[in-house]
Amino acid sequence: MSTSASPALYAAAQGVATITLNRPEKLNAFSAGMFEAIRNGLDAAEQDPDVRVVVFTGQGRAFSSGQDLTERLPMGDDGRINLGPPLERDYNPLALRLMGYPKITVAAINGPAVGAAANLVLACDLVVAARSSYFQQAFAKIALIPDAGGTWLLPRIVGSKLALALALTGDRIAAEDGQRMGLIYKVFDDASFATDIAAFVAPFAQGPAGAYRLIKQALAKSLDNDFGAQLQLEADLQNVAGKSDDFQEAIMAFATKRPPVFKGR
Ligand code: LHQ
Repeated sequence: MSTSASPALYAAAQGVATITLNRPEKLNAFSAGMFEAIRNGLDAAEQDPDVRVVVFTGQGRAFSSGQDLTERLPMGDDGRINLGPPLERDYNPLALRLMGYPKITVAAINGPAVGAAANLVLACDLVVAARSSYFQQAFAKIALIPDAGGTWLLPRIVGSKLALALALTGDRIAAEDGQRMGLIYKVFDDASFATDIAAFVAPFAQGPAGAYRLIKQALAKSLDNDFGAQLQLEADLQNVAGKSDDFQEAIMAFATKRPPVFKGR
């Protein structure tokens, strides 16, 4: 486990890795150090064969307030702030990595998810939220545009007109409204949030990790493929899934009327 001073804590137990954004005094605003700690956590989870699911959450009352607006931002030759480098160095690689991550990722939104945080969570596989939490595309409020993949992910998730409205207004979207829009899969009560998250992810920690990886690959490709290409991809990936130990185990378990015990391969 990382030290409590680390800007993102890492812990793994019973198949579940948890990365906790840990700058509560700034509502877990992203800093360069936090990105480094997140990368280290993702490396550790990827390399640990016992880990089948990675949960992101925030320490304290927020999930994250987005980029740390008090951190020194790079200056361009023209003497003006240059926002390109932090995006290219930290945000974009993280968004890309999450979209292609080989294990299940769950964003457990414990409180406000604002700015870039509201978009990075959309690159996770499953988004679940505490009832009191909210999402905010706060960018236009500070004269910026949605980043960290928001202009690509949002319209694909909620539709183009709603995405535009969220981006232009910067409205706070309460968790239950976010669920209706398709941004959030489940909303849990604040009082039982931690135990509800644990119960939600537990089946994935025992699940067929190889099949999960293939499911993610298939769904990711469908964004670019036409129907025929996607059917072919299904056939190819199903062929891989069908050769797995876990599928054999599932067939045996079905025949003998017992629950399957998956090894993740
Ligand atoms: C913060 C922050 C924060 C530092 C609260 N930074 N301290 C941009 C640039 C470059 C590259 C990549 O991408 C981006 C995209 C972005 O993400 S831009 C940033 C977008 N985020 C925002 O604009 C959110 C700014 N924060 C807020 O609007 C509010 O703090 C929210 C709505 C999140 C929460 O409001 P409250 O619940 O009223 O809390 P608060 O405002 O009192 O904040 C508590 C503390 O956290 C406070 O510090 P203090 O010392 O006064 O107690 C804030 O200054 C600090 N904090 N967000 N992003």
